[in-house]
Amino acid sequence: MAKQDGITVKKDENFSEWYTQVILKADLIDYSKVSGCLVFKPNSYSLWEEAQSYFDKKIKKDGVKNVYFPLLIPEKLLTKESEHIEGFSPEVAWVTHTGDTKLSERLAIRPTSETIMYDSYSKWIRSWKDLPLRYNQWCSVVRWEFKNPVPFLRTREFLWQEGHTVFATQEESKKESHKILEFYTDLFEKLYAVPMLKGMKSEKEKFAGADYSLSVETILPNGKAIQGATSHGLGQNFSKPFNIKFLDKNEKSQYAWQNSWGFSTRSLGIMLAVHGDEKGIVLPPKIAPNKIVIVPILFTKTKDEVLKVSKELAKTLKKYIPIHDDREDYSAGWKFNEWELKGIPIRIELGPKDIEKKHVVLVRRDTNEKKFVKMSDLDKEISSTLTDIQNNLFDKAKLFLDNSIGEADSISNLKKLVNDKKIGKVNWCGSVECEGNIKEKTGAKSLNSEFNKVGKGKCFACESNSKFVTYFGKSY
Ligand code: 87F
Repeated sequence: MAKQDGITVKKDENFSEWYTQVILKADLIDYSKVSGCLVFKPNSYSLWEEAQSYFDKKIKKDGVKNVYFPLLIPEKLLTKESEHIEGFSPEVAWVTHTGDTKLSERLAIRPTSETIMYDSYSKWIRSWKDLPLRYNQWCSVVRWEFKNPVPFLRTREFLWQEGHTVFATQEESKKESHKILEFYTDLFEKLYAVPMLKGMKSEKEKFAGADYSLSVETILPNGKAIQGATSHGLGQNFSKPFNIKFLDKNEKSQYAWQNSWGFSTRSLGIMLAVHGDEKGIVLPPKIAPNKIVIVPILFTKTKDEVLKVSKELAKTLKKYIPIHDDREDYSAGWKFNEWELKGIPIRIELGPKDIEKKHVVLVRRDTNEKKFVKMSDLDKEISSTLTDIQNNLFDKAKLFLDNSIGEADSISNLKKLVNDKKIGKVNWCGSVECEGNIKEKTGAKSLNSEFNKVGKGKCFACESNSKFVTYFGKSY
């Protein structure tokens, strides 16, 4: 890298160009020869590893076990529960040949694993004693999207976790689906510092194979709403065709109740889009693999002494997994730009004068605020600043989300809101037909409906009575 390129467009003027530049310049991904398939470079794969580890701990503590199922799904299996696959079939990629020989049955590259997992579950589940069965897998899936690909947010192959659980009763299944939604809310709000709207998907927008779908949704800086994760109550919609039955305590044969739930590398895109600024990405401290970077200020005469002290400092602060940038062929200013571009939460500058005064310069990535901190206070100061940054990023994003929601009492009001890059909150009847009409007139889809809220009076868009308090927005 001879010359370092900063971001050349403003986030609020040209969001999509800003997003692409930020992601490439922070060295997160590279494109590959297949459109929509990305290379995760260390700077982004490490973020995925952090998210994985956070969520994996959470579900394991709750009793979920990890498994790994095959990548390839025989056609007959994939189309067994035909209702759920119908709308998706154009996106399924197939293996049809080995060498020049055509396979007798083509094999789907998994777009999701319900079918292949439930085929096994039907063999493994016999009695109420085998339940609940709660498995999760970390893997990648392929869905051949036709819209233009966007790094992390819309890719043809993506990494995710898919949880597939089985219960003896509807109540247990319902309880789990809501608990998992809380886990997702926690993941987004506590790790990614991204606030979420929790709720239930509409009849039109739910997963076709589910009785109901729950989701967390948020808004991107361009005003587009985006789903962060989903948790489905599958009812007995798969247990019937896949014959997942168990003998209950009274020796009666019953179909099981199932859930599935997932979040993907799209979540990284949401986090990067929400927090980034004109200087590059901004990593919430909790997910940043390196919480701090130490930049020694090097002059010929004092170089050895400064490097000695900064190296020592890196050692004492090793719990923050510091980057010690002791490269001599780059200027301090160049390094500052690089670590700002890459979103490191805190920069510590240390020069000969600082050493004399027994302090360092501490710079926050989120506010750019600079202060002198006595060496003896440094550990405490870093720790509290990291907490402050995490909270500040969340608060800023929350303010943006709150300010992006408006109430609408007619289709034309909703249209005004979404054209103004906002989400509309409405009293709504929930019908598929009404939603189709709203989509046609405003371009907005329902995101989700708030739990424990009942719509007041008439539907904002038709003559029916309203049942839900629902968020509508133009979405990704
Ligand atoms: C694309 C092609 C084929 C989504 C697809 O949400 C099938 C599908 O079933 C498909 N796109 N879906 C729905 C996925 C449902 C569910 N699976 C487990 C999740 C979370 C994790």
